Amino acid sequence: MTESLQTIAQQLLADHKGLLAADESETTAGKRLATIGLENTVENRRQYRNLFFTAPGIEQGISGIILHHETMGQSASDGTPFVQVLQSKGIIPGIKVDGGVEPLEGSPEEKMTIGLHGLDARLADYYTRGARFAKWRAVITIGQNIPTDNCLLENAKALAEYAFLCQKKGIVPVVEPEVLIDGSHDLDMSEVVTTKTLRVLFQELTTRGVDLTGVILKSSMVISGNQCPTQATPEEIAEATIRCFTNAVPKEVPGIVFISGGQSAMQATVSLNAIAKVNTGPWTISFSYARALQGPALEIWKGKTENIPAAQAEFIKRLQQNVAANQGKYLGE
Ligand code: 5MM
Repeated sequence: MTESLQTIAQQLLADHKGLLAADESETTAGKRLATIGLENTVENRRQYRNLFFTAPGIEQGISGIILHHETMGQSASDGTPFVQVLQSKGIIPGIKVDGGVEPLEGSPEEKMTIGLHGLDARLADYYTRGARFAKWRAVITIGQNIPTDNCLLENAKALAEYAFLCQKKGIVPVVEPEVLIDGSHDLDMSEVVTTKTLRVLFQELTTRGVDLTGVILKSSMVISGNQCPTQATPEEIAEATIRCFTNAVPKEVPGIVFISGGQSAMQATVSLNAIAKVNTGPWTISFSYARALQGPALEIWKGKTENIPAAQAEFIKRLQQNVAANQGKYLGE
C-alpha cells in the first residue's frame, strides 16, 4: 500500500530522531575531503558515505538520510546498494533534487536555486528507486540592501513548484530556505529576514496548493551573523527562533528540522537543546545536520580503514547528543 505523505512525515519526525544531510554536491564533498587530504574521486565520496551509513546503531538516531544522486546509485563496501542498507535499518532514503544555485537575474550577488526542468520525471524515477522524501535548498544572503523581495519571492515560487511536484508523486518535500550565517548582521536582523523568508515561502506554498500537512520545513536557526561583534547566547537564539516560527510557520506543518549552518558541532547541539526547551509550537522539532554530524568523525577517519571504528563511534556520539538535545536533555560533552 502506498504510504500517505503524512505517514512518511511522521516516521521522519518520530522518536526524537533526526535527518542526516548526506547530499553534498561533488564540489562541496570535495571541500570536505580536502580537509583530510583526500582527492575528490567517485570512490572516495563513496567511502565517505559508507563511513556514516554503515555506522553501527545509526538507526537509533537517524530516521532518514538525504542522498545525492551519485550516492543513490552506489553500494556499501560489502556490495549492498546504499538504498538497501538504509531500508534494512528502517531509515527512509531521501534525495536532493535541486540543481544548485546561480546568480539571481538583476541582483547577481543573490542566489537563485535552479532544477525545475525535468523534475517531474526525475521524481518518478527516484520514487521507484526508494526515495520517499526530497530536499530543495534556497540560499538567502543578508547584506547591504539584500535580500531583495524579488529574491525571496522567486526562490519561494521555485520551492512551491518543487513541493507541489513532490507531493503528486507521493514524496514528502523538505523545503529548505537557508538564511546564511555569513555576515555582520545581528540577531534582530536574522529574525526579521528569516520571518519574512518563511512568510513568503508559506504564502507561495499555499497559493500553489501544497498540502502543508505533508511538508517538512528545513530551516536555519535565528542566529547572529558570523562577523557580528555581539554574538547571541543559546537562550537568545532559542527565543528568537521560536518567536520567528510562531509568527511565520502555519500550525499544519508537522515538523521543522534545522541545518547546522556553519555552527560548530557542539554549538549546533547546544542551540538545538536551548530551542527544544522553549518550543511551545505545535511542530515537532529536530535536526537535519550535515557538517555538525559528520565533521568530527571525518577528522578522525582521515580516509584510513583502521580509523573507521573510532570515526563511527564519534559520529554515533554526536548523534546521541543531538537526540538528547532534541528533548532539551543535553547535559554537555
Ligand atoms: C550537505 O549539504 C547540503 C547540500 O549543499 P550543497 O549543494 O551546497 O553541496 C546542504 O543543503 C545541507 O543540507 C544544509 O545546508 C545543512 O547542512 P549543514 O552543514 O549546514 O548542517
